[in-house]
This record gives sequence, C-alpha cells and structure tokens, in this order.
Amino acid sequence: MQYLPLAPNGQTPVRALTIAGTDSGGGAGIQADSRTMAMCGVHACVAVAAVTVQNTVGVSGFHEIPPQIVADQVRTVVSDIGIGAAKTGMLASTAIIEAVAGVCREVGIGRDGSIPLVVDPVAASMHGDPLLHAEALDAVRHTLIPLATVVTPNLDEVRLLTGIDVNNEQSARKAAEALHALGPRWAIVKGGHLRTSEQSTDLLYDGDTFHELPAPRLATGNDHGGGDTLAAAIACALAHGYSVPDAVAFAKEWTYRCLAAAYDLGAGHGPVSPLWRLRTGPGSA
Ligand code: PXL
Repeated sequence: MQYLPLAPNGQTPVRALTIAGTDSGGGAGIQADSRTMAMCGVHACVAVAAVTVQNTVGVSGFHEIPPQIVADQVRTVVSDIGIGAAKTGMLASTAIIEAVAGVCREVGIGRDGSIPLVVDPVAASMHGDPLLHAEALDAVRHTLIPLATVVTPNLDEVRLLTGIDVNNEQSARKAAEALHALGPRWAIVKGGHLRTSEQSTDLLYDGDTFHELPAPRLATGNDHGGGDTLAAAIACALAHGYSVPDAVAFAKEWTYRCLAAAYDLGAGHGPVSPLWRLRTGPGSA
C-alpha cells in the first residue's frame, strides 16, 4: 500500500481539521477521524460540534455545542496552526451547519477556497439513531454540500438527500449526478452498503467523468466508523496535495485495511481500526 509521506521526528507534520461529533465508545466520529489522521502521520485538529452518548449498541442521546463555539474552534485553529484540509461529520442542526459554512467561507475552507473540504453528510448512526435533526437536511443540501470539494454520503444518506434508491450501477450514476447538481466539486456514491454486489465499488463523479473504484467486499459486522475513516483518510491525502481521485484511491485502500483489522468490542458493532499501521515499519510498503 502507498503511505502518505511521514514528517521526520521533531518536524511539524501536515495538519487536518475535523468538525464533527464525539463518540464516547471511541469507535466513530471525532475519535475515528483523529485516529486515522494520527496513523496517517497527520496532526489532527478538532472542532467539536456535538457530544454523543453512545456505546457499541447505540446512541442514547447527544448534546449540541453552541454554533458560535463550533465556528470559533475552526477560526482559532486555522489562524494559528494552519491546516491543509478539513472534514465535516456529524453537525446535528441547521444552526451549526450555517455557523460552520459561514466560518469555512470566511477562512477559505471549501471548494472555492484554498483549503479542501470533505463533507461527510452524517444523518444517522449505523443502528439508525438520528445524528441530524430532520429539518436540517435542507441546510445539508443547500448550505453545506455546495461548499464541498468532495461529498461522501453512504447509500442511506444518498436516499435522504436525493430521493434515489441506489441498487445497481445505473441508479448509482443517477445518484452521483443528483448529488453533483447540489454543487460539490466531486461526489462519491459509496458501494459499501450495496450488499447485492460482490465488490464494494465506489463511484466518483466531477460532473464530467465517472471514476469507478472497486475493492473486494469484506464481510464483517465490525464496521463502526468506516465512513468516518474513509472521509478522514481522504482529508489526509488532500492535505498532502493529492488530487481528489488519488486521495479517494488512497482512502479506499486505507479503509479496506482498517476494516480487515476491525475488532470485537462490547455487545454491538466493533470499530474499524487503523492500529494495523503500528505493525509495519515507518513508511514501509
Ligand atoms: O459513522 C457516522 C458517525 C459520525 N459521527 C458520530 C457517530 C457516527 C455513528 O455512529 O456517532 C459522532
């Protein structure tokens, strides 16, 4: 596997920012993002948008951070530390989405700025527990996604956002077109939840060309945090200056390895794990 360049010990690594929710069980959200960023050799900055109460069985509640505090976290990190890319995950409400979109435009994060933005439009946990108020879907569609360098919904989120039920290659292409029409530079339709296919093929679309990115399907019930891991790894590669297709190809391979290393935890779904990276020498293939 191709690794991202690692900064020598003592030298400042590339930085990336995740704007998302916490997971008290340590599997998804900001915990998954920071773990993947660290294991990719990228310094993780975090802007907490919501605190979830959850374990491996489900999410039993969440607390939203005041929108101004979310925006202030982003502003203060960008002005001092500087970041190469940003990623959004669980943003919970219209007010938080509007505050995040406002500060992103202000500091140059997003498709028209100098800092690429990965938008993972998180709507629910894998157990179906809501992580976004239903009334905020319009803000995701019309305020957040148009800012994205790349948007990475899963198939449930594709259905919520576009009304399209993806069940074959043709509907995947239609969904990619509908997502792209919302304004991101690139749209991905992820095949991971399309259980009818033997491959897990992601479709990447820039309004012009469809790129197909196949990967072998891995049968595991331990896939908590898989979407976050993919989006965070894309952000890491973008922070290193990769093109979007190259960043997505890197992130797919990264996530495949993390799925293969997922472990049992608690009574529910265990997390995908980037800890396999500790078992190889620095930068080794
Ligand atoms: O995997 C999506 C996700 C994102 N963010 C938080 C989550 C989850 C899934 O449970 O809890 C905080």
